[in-house]
Amino acid sequence: MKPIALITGATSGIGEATALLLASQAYNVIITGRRLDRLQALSKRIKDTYKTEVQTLHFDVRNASDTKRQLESLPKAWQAIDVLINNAGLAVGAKTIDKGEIEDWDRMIDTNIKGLLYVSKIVIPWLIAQKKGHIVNLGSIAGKEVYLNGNVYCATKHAVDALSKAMRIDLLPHNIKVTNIAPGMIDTEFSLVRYKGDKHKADDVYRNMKPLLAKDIAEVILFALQRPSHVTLNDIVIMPTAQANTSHTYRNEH
Ligand code: NDP
Ligand code: 8X3
Repeated sequence: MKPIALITGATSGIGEATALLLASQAYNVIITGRRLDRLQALSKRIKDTYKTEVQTLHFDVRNASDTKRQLESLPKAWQAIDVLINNAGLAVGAKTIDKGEIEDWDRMIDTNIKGLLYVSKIVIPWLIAQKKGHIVNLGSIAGKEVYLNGNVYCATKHAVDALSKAMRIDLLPHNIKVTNIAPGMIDTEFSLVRYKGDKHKADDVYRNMKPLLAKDIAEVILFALQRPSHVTLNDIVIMPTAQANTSHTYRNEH
């Protein structure tokens, strides 16, 4: 029986890279996201490339009832999830707190905090029933530090950091591991989403420096999943070599 991993936000970036890597390592994967065409293309790619099974679930994590309905529609055998990767998330906008837009704040809070909770609320009882499991939460260096114009995004990732710690305490009697991943800059669609499709601004984030790639994070997640049952990596901060923290990045511009 192959282990089952549920990965939210698998239509691009870290989620997609993790689904592919886990499928290559003989996991059956449940992939989720809002962009159905991408889910279907990834499902086909995984099935064609690896001898593993895939379930696709199409929902917006901000919608609690739809999230519940979609997850509970999984066949019973697929509810025996071994690994939950709470990855779906985003930053929207980059303005000082006085100029921030309520719509952007709502999108970040509803996706990064409430969406993570809605998914976890359904899956955690399944892990508890099995007396084992591993939850991987995608936090961020923005959950450890706060930077100019980062305000609400940083607050949501601080919340993820707190929820990882809280889950670790609450789920301790149930033999459930909780790993918080806190990366710095990764070249995914993240910046394009943050800057609302402005490719020039998005590309400028990674100007003259080498950011992390989605596969770098997928490899770290796999490493955490492969530790023996008595070992848990609680918290992993992973940065590009050219980035010391959120305010010090070396750009080779001379
Ligand atoms: P991408 O934009 O490439 O991927 C984000 C994923 O989240 C997509 O698959 C998207 O799918 C999904 N998603 C977003 N909103 C929703 C929603 N409401 N419902 C369901 N799925 C949703 O970015 P990354 O891969 O970089 O981001 C993944 C995680 O990593 C995020 O939590 C991000 O905060 C975190 N992170 C990213 C860093 C970076 O520099 N890139 C650094 C540190 C952390 P779809 O649009 O199809 O719904
Ligand atoms: C994304 C990394 O530094 O843009 O979480 O906040 S950062």
